[in-house]
Amino acid sequence: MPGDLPVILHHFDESPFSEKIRLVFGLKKIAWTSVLISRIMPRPDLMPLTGGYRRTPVMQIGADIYCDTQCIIRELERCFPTPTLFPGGNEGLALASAMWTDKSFFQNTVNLVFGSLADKVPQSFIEDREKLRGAKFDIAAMTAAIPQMRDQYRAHVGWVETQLADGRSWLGGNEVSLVDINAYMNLWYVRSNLPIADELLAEFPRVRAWEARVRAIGHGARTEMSTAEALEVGRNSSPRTQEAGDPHDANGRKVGDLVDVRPDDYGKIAVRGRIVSLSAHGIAIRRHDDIAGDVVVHFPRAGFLVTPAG
Ligand SMILES: N[C@@H](CCC(=O)N[C@@H](CS)C(=O)NCC(=O)O)C(=O)O
Repeated sequence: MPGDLPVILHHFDESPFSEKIRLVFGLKKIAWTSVLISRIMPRPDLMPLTGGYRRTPVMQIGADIYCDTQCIIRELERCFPTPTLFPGGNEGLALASAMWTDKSFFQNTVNLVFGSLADKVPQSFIEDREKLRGAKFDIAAMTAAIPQMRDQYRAHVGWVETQLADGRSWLGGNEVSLVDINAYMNLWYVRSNLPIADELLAEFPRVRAWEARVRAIGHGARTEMSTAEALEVGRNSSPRTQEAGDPHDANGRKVGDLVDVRPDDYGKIAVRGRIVSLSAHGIAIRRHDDIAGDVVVHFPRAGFLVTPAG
């Protein structure tokens, strides 16, 4: 535990990105606090903490709020360095692997899952995601694309099988790393939703054995807290992030600048605040919220837009 504060994860059980973080808890044997949030908006106890960022999961340590799994994972590695997520000196590649697993591989996985679930997807969920994306969540098109999605999924899973071909236990070698957790999310999501998971993996024996090894990592020690209690923790805490400028910032941004931060793909809701710290990989902004009080919200740089505000 970082000092006296609980590590809180705002998530829902069906969320594949949350599964990555739950596995990091398992790998590092972290005792954590689960706050179950609704799968769709509104999330009235969470938005005061994030300032409007609405993707899942979000990690909270007191009044420091971590958005996006890239950012959450970096903070967990900093606070709980042992065992490392980056054995054997592969930190850069392991972190960069998210741009494969979370983008093209995941897009493919999501289309396969929702296209196959078809009319089982609740209308309320479709409406919520259309609002988030600002575009049609076109289940019929996803269903029509299933043959292509199966081809693509096979290619992605095929790379995992190829990587395991020399008999290694984990994608990076003999020790588990972040690459395993990143890639596994896409298998977990299909297995959690589609009865054809076994059929899709039938030709990949090494992947099936690896999948079982990753699953066995587990989720660490989980206890539950309500959304209202988590908001109370935020309100009763002060942010602990130290100020840190970045002399190499490509745009000359400085601590104290007022900026908007938003994802660059969809759900482009801006969170506004003053820079507390920034680096090539992270930006933290301070904001005041009438309900949550003073909070510092952390984002990664890759996949996010930072623009001057005001
Ligand atoms: N890049 C984000 C992606 C997170 C993401 O897309 N999560 C899904 C749920 S698993 C989501 O937020 N869906 C919309 C929502 O829950 O509001 C991350 O790594 O955390």
